[in-house]
Amino acid sequence: MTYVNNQIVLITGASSGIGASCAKVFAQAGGKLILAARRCYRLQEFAKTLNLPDDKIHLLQLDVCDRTSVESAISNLPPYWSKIDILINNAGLSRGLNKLYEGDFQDWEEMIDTNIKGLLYLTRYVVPSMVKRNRGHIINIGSIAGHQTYPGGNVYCGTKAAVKAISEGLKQDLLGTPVRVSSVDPGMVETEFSEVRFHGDTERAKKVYEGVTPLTPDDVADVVFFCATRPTHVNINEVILMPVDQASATLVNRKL
Ligand code: NDP
Ligand code: 8X3
Repeated sequence: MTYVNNQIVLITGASSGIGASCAKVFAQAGGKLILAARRCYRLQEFAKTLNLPDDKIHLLQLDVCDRTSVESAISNLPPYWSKIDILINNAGLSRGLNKLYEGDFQDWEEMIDTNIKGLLYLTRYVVPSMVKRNRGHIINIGSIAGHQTYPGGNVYCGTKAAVKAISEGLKQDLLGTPVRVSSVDPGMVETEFSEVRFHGDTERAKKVYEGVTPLTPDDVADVVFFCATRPTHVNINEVILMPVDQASATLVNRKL
């Protein structure tokens, strides 16, 4: 078992959903949390609920799409916070469910910039110090959408397929070091994800989960924590988890 007590855990997208649940589970285990997101007020509100002393929590207002900001945020971390042990690349979003040939360019840019480029920037700026210190773990939040494409999913599915390939590539490039790489790939999880996908249309977002018992963000955080706490010689490469009511990206049992 690897203990996360006093390990420094950087979680992107910690202001909501899966990222916030990961923060809770790592806080309970004594991790030192660096929580990053764009919405500072949400991070601060959430941080209060964790009730942690200052030496256990550090907040970063950060847009992962902005490479210069990511570089500066990581290189200007106070020395106490600079040795990141676990990087959870969770920040991500979907935008729209349009047919590809009718897709919105702005939606595409946002998904590609956040889910692929943002994840790459964090990885590029955090991992060298892990390699130097001979310790570390990168846990990427992928998706069932990276394994199976569904109608209207096109670009979002493409970004999550990229996350799958990037996780595999990073593991290969880290071979010979003790640094671990995992990809946690959920099916349907009820968070703000669908509200963001449908640009704030809450009624449409609610329908996604109608008649189904979806995963909770805590269910996903449990799996992330499991990956992080295996003995140091064990690498969990990839976990796909779905609600019992789901069998594939498109096959859902709705009790309506
Ligand atoms: P939420 O919308 O609840 O949370 C997304 C988080 O990402 C928020 O904290 C948001 O914070 C942050 N975020 C988005 N863009 C940026 C950015 N540019 N810079 C920094 N932070 C950003 O959704 P989930 O918790 O569901 O999503 C988390 C991850 O899980 C995503 O990668 C998603 O693709 C993946 N996923 C979700 C599934 C689901 O069904 N919900 C299933 C499979 C995977 P803020 O807006 O404050 O910046
Ligand atoms: C989120 C799950 O199926 O909505 O990645 O794409 S899905």
